[in-house]
Amino acid sequence: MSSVRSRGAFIVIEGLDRSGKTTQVATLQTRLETEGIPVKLFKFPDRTTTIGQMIDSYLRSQSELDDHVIHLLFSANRWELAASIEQLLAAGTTVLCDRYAFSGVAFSTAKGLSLEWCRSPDISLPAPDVTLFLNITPEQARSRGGYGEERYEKEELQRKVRDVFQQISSEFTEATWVTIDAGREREDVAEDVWKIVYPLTGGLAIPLQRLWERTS
Ligand code: Z5A
Ligand code: MG
Repeated sequence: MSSVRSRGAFIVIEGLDRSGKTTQVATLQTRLETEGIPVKLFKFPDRTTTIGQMIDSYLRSQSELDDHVIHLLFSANRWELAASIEQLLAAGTTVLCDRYAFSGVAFSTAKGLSLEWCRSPDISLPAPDVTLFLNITPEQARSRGGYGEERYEKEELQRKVRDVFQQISSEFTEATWVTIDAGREREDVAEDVWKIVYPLTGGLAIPLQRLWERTS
């Protein structure tokens, strides 16, 4: 009988534009480090790789790409870092991820591609142990300085993105997809995040799951 070695937890932060994902993962990373818990933060898109630079150029409207092509590049950007994520988890490190495959599906589906097609290239990526979805209203997003200059930062697209995220979340259990009201003070949001993440940092004895394998 094979036994599963304890591993690190894989925590994904997703959410609407300006919901405070980057703010919250940074706070969480600092707090984990302060507690002496080994942690590594990833951010997607990772704009530092060759693929990431192509994505960056597209998002800044400095290049044009077919919708399918940019979708596959976002997915490839995750696959090129998937082995590192797995190695860190196996070594007992808690891995935090600022956006992941759910953003990939939400944005490309909102642009008009089919949800099933959008999901395909991300099937079998490491699956998060929990996804924290930071939820804010478009009005709250506007009060945070509104949307920026990048290609997807338009209110109508963001409304569609919100609907697709809703659809994606319905396939997960309450334990693996947690929606957090991110329209509150930073400290209150951070406290909710901490209460969910901290109990997962003592080492997990369950095997790492694969994304969407059961639906493939
Ligand atoms: N995209 C995709 O299409 N496919 C994919 O596979 C992936 C991504 C992975 C770039 O992403 C685009 O890529 C994105 C989705 C698409 N397009 N859009 N839109 P990005 O992650 O690089 O985007 P970003 O520039 O980091 O923006 P963001 O993620 O939407 O912002 P955020 O991280 O959620 O928020 P923040 O930067 O932490 O905070 C925003 C502002 O609000 C800032 O001034 C904070 O100080 C303030 N803030 C934060 N929290 C609070 C609270 N609680 N109260 C008040 N103010 C707050
Ligand atoms: Mg961000």
